[in-house]
Amino acid sequence: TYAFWETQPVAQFTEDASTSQTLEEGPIDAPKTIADVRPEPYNLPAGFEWSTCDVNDKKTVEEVYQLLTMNYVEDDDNMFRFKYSQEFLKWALQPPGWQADWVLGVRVSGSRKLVAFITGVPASMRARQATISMVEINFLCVHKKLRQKRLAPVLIKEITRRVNLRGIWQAAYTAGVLLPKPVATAQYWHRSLNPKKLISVGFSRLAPRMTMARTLKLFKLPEQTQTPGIRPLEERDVEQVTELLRVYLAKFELAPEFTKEEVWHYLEPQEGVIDAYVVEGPDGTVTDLASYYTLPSTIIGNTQYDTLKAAFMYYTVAAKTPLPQLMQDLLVLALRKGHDVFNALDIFDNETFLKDLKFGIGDGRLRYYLYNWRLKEELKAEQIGLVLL
Ligand code: YNC
Ligand code: MG
Repeated sequence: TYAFWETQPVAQFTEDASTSQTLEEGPIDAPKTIADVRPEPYNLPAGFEWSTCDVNDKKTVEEVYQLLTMNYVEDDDNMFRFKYSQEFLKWALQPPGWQADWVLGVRVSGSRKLVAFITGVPASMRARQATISMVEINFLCVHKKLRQKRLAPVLIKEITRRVNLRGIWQAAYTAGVLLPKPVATAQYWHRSLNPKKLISVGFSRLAPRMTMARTLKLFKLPEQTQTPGIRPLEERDVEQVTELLRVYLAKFELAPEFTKEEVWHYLEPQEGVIDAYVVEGPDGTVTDLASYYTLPSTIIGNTQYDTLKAAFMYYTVAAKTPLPQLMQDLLVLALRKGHDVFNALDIFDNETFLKDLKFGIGDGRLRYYLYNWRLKEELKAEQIGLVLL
């Protein structure tokens, strides 16, 4: 049972296939106005205070970075923990329309120590035929010493209140854990770029009957990309890239609708944060887009290496170049920038290249959720056109 989630406007597991047919697709809660929203913040346990976190402030972003570096998402075996960089956090939390009070922290009253966090950013999201003004919720984190004290539900209720105060009633979020009720479940796949390090730190294992030499040969990539005209994204490409994305994302059942401003914000290349490439044809037309973001992980308790450098596939549109060829070029470019592994979900059209490009299936699942929006049926991973950071 889910004592908290059963009280929330989310699809419930008890809505089985037969009953959900009778439930309408759309909002779960009765319509509300801003005047219906509770004006005062939710109460925290004694000794804790709400604190809006300004990530443009050097000291504050350092505190957020430290909280997440020590307490954010780990893999199932607790060997690796996500280590979002400060530049990444500033990028992820300040897209067009971002709201300062949706970067929400909890501090200890006396010491001012930051001990919990949750964020929202605005996004226009299409769920099947409906385009909805939503928030994307991310970076929910409670310090390890304060776990299982029901702080997370208070954080979720308070960010919901702050979002509702701006007239937004829906949210999209992803999590590894199973909650009521996923709109889709995706799986991570991993492509070794530096197999020797990955094996040494326990990220992967030498396959049966494989030597290290054969493994290195198996995962070896060409030094050069093969698509003529592939180059880093520039601001002058934004109009064409926005159109490429609009057309491609239209074929998925859950996908963002990006403005030009959002495209440039989310794809402008930034060293160590986001890399985006386009293919420019001989006539100057931009025919394809490929991108990944950089999210290292701390390698917990390894003496030889402290950080795993991972690239995560982001928005990629192969409108002219074959997708496997474009993706292989992206692997070459990610390796050149020192990444150890390239991660991708089985969303988009990714099934069509994962095996051929020697991605191996991971043990991590990622569930996609919507808040206050019901879909008549669960989606398949390949119907998802959304990547949350
Ligand atoms: C989770 N990841 O089931 P029930 S993903 C949502 N997302 O509730 P307590 C979660 N809910 O079962 P703890 C959750 N994990 O009683 C647990 N829960 O109904 C639920 N980990 O709260 C859980 N970050 O405070 C239970 O648990 C209730 O102290 C228990 O805190 C949980 O960012 C957590 O994985 C996750 O820092 C903060 O374990 C903590 O364990 C932690 O007693 C490591 O909570 C880091 C981690 C989560 C990453 C993410 C997306 C979050 C989405 C939140 C939901 C947003 C809803 C939409 C709001 C806006 C609406 C509008 C408009
Ligand atoms: Mg707690």
